[in-house]
Amino acid sequence: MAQNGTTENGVADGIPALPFPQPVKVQEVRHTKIFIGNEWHTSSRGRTFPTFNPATCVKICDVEEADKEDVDKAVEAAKAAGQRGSLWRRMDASSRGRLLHTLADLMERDRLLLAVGSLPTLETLDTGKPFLQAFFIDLEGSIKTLRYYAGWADKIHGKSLPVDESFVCLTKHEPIGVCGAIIPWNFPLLMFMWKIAPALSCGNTVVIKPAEQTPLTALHVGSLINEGITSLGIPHTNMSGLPSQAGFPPGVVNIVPGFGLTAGAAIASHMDINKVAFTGSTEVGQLIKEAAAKSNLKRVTLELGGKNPCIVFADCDLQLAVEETQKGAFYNQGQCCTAASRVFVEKSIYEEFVRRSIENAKRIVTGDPLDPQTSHGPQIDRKQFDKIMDLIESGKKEGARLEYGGAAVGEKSLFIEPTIFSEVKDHMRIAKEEIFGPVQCIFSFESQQEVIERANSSKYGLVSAVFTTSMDRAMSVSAALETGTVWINCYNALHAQTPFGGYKMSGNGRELGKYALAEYSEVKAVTIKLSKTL
Ligand code: NAD
Ligand code: NW8
Repeated sequence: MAQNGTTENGVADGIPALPFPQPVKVQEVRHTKIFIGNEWHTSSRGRTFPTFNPATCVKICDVEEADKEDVDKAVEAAKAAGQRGSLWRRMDASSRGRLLHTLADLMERDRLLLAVGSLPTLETLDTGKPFLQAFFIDLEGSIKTLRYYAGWADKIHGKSLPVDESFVCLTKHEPIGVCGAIIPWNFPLLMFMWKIAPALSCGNTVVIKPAEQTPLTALHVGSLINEGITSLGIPHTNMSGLPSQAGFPPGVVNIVPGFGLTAGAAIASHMDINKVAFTGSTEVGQLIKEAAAKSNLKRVTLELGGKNPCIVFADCDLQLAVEETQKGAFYNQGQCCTAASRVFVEKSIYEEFVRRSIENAKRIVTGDPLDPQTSHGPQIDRKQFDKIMDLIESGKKEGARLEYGGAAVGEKSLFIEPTIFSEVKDHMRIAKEEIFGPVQCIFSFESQQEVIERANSSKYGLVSAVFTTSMDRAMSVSAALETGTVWINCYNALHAQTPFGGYKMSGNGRELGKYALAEYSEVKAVTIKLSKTL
């Protein structure tokens, strides 16, 4: 390790060369309460819940637990903040953009240097993800998402329509109102931003529930939303009494840490929430849509699981395909909706591909997530750990060949070795079920027609990837794949500009890009009849 807070060596793939940032020691966790109306609240039922560090299984702190009553309070604050005549509704759209940029600025400040812990350190403690990944991917993606939607705020507008000349028809893009969001534990900060950034850009207000495993970074962002009010020192109103860009008015963002069956269900069925956005399991996604239908038919967007196929043709750049598919399988300990969980390799290069994949896996560094050398951390909790170990056992029993890993690391920890199975067959559980762990399944195929059918024979349709040097093949295969994203010669290549979402049971609607704006706006058609035409 070098002297000045940097380390010398390469870490995970795709991470830039020197110098690397270092984690900042978190002395105490400052923000552990429910955030409503820009104030910190204790739980209505007087309850708290613990959050753990998955790398050590030691409790980090207790957090105030939001339940139905707290969600009600948050919705009331959000409704008041977004009603006609409110500061938020009267604000110039460019000021909304400015506020999102201010939040991005504060996140940049807290990315590394902050008296009490940095955001990537806090994210590392709460999720167990390697520090440099939190720093370079979660923080980078979160800030980019905020800035992307900051730019849209004053560029969202309707049209005037060419009807017969006795009418003027125009469309206006209005906010939907109170937007609920329920997010998972695999990318706590990033998912927080994927939800709030487009919602706020369109002028909505938000009630968001972080996952019970990972509430801490969301609450830290609550403190930044609060700080944004005063940090610029600009008064709340301008000379005409109109709201200025100083801060987020109270109630625009409300954060309710708590459990799914209580706080989450209260959001999904709330009569005053007009839209709910969910990321998580397919089963819970179905419950959310049901609750939305049975309450007030609120709009629903869902980002659910995947059993994502990668197709590796013999004409590909083999080393690139080996590295990208494996990064796709093991990234974030396999806890990604985008995990590359079915790798189909053309028969003529199959053995070489498996051999090189094993070699590649040997370079993974498993260890303390706060150590910048580490590229592989623990799973999030015991429930996920057990589910993954059970699926690994099923793979062995059903006759897949265990090529690498396959065991837990240590006695009581939540670490699982990066695991590679070859000779996987389509009927096996590991070929069909979402594993959400560091398990790469390699299949072999003989023809293009055959592999397309097998790739598509899944209830999921989130992402897929094709590795080939033939542009013809890349285009025709990508046209045939039933997934919301197709990556060609790359993996996990996400951008704030590019829409992301699933076909089939991987979800409804799109996040990111311009497409997400439609999910956060109501379109009003105003038709004016002219009394006379010239
Ligand atoms: P989950 O779907 O239960 O949790 C996701 C979020 O939904 C959390 O905030 C949770 O509190 C909330 N929730 C749970 N039950 C709810 C309910 N009835 N009503 C409203 N909200 C509710 O996921 P999990 O139990 O943490 O993980 C189970 C599996 O889900 C994983 O093994 C994985 O396969 C999948 N998963 C997918 C993603 C993804 O990014 N698509 C993320 C996490 C988990
Ligand atoms: C939003 C996201 C990103 C980004 C970059 C690199 C690797 C993996 C992910 C990723 C704006 C800009 C950049 C990733 C993130 C979330 C999931 C899976 C992979 N995102 N990235 Cl669910």
